[in-house]
Amino acid sequence: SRKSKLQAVKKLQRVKGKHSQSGQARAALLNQTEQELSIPIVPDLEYREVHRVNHAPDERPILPGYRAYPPKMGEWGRPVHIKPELLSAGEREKWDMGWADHKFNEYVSSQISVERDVPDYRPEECLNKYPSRNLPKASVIICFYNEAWSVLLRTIHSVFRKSPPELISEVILVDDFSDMPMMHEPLEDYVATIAKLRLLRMSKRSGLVKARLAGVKEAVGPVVLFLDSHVECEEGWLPPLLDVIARHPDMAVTPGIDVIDHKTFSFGDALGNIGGLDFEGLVFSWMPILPRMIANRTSEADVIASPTMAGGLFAIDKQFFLKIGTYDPGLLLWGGENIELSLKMWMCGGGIVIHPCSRVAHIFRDVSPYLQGEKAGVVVKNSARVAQVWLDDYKKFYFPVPYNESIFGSVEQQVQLRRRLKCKHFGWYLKYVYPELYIEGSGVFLGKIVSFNGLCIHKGHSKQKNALALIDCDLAMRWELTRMNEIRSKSLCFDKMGSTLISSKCYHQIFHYTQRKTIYHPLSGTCLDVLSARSSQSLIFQRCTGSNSQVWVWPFNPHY
Ligand code: UD2
Ligand code: MN
Repeated sequence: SRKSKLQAVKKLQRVKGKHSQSGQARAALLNQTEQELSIPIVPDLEYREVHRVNHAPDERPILPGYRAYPPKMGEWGRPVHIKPELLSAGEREKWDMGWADHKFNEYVSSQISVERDVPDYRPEECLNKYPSRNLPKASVIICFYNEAWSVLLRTIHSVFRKSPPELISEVILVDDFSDMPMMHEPLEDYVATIAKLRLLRMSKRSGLVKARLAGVKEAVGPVVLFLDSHVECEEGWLPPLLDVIARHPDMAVTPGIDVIDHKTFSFGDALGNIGGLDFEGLVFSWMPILPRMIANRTSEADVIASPTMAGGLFAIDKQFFLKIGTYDPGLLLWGGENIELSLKMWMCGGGIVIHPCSRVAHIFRDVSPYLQGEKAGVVVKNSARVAQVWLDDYKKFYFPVPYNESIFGSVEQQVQLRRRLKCKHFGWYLKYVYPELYIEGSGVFLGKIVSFNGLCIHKGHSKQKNALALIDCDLAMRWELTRMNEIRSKSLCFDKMGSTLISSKCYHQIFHYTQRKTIYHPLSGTCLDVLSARSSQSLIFQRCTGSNSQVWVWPFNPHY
């Protein structure tokens, strides 16, 4: 009958949601209900395979004979496309408000189930590798300020649905003094319905550092695990994180952070990036995984050391976090704390790893809703505090002009903490953790590179794209030899194409500036030379001869 069919559909949907069941048990349950519905059986394995891959929305393969349910919006991380111009005036208003309040598409989010299923991007090697036996429990701490209702609920539901219950001590929400009505009674009523969910309120707007620390103070679990308030935890995300902490309590471990598109709420794979640094602003940046970082790996399931972390999503042993003095409480509102903790972790006896078997997706947006207007300057001040405490001799490359400490307050407490913990020098961090970090102005040689005929190397305007050329030195650019032996000017690096000297994006192209003042390309064993034709000269690599045209004058950097 129609009624029993409906019940069966409901049952099937429930079953699909139960990811904690073993594959076999799930398959059995699926079989049963699929039979009741007289729909061809989808074996568990195939079912998983279909959804493992992130297909474009309309290319998603449909199993032969598989009758799909009317697709739910955004299910399996599919994009939701809504044309705002087709909405009624009332709906259109909601659409606009959502964007204004959150800088992501709240309207679309509210069309998507708070318990949607999402793709599984984990490498094959991760599956069934992390039983929850003997793992420490986590207190999950989620700070928020005026988070969108559907987004916050989806975050919380994903934590509970995708985690083995025995590994969650509690989930602590910390409200950083939100003023949107939904964050008050409705949220309290909701929190009251879930046993392990707690809600703390800051008594005034405190910023995410103080809010997180308020959560830590209340946490009962041996591991604290921070999440942003707009994430979706994926299948199996928790045990790998706790596994690292159980073995290495001095490590902070982050999941791979997949991407939730802020316009369509579609899912995207984290693409194998790790945490880097943009030294100019001392802010976090993503960087590709370099060969040296995975040289010792034996499996796709092995963790990858990361020089920094994005900051929002990580687990850490609570005792260790307290031991290293948590965060600098002088970091206000937003920003800086991720770099502070990254440097502190590495320099004070710990480290940071990314676990490819743990995936949490996060809504990345173009602008911050928290840093509008007069608040925009706060990140600069926070970063200056971090620079002042942690950069040692490299401070001079960060602060371009003489600066006044009063703009960011006293950092004396932090300096003392660093001394007490006997943390290593920033030079150590550069040498052993992050040799690739580009610090503009810190190169061994720095300035214009002058040829034997008195001209200097500069970006060419010749027909050959990217080729470097010789021009009048007054107009030429400055280059520096970095610690990595790149010849670099901001984001441009010397590179060799065929035998021609070109400039391109930096990816650790190695050159040596030799005792004999030649510019040597070790990979090809050739030297930079000037090839003179009738009216022009070009820069090419040739056999090293020591001839005049292979000699380059390049000043030593007095600040090195
Ligand atoms: C990244 C981090 C974020 C934080 C930030 C630097 C990830 C995915 N996100 O930027 O966690 O480390 O860099 O500070 O790694 N919030 C408050 N009070 C405030 C401002 C923000 O509670 O005054 C909350 C906010 O609701 C959110 C979290 O803090 O849950 C992080 O803010 P964000 O999402 O704007 O930061 P994000 O992801 O751009
Ligand atoms: Mn965020």
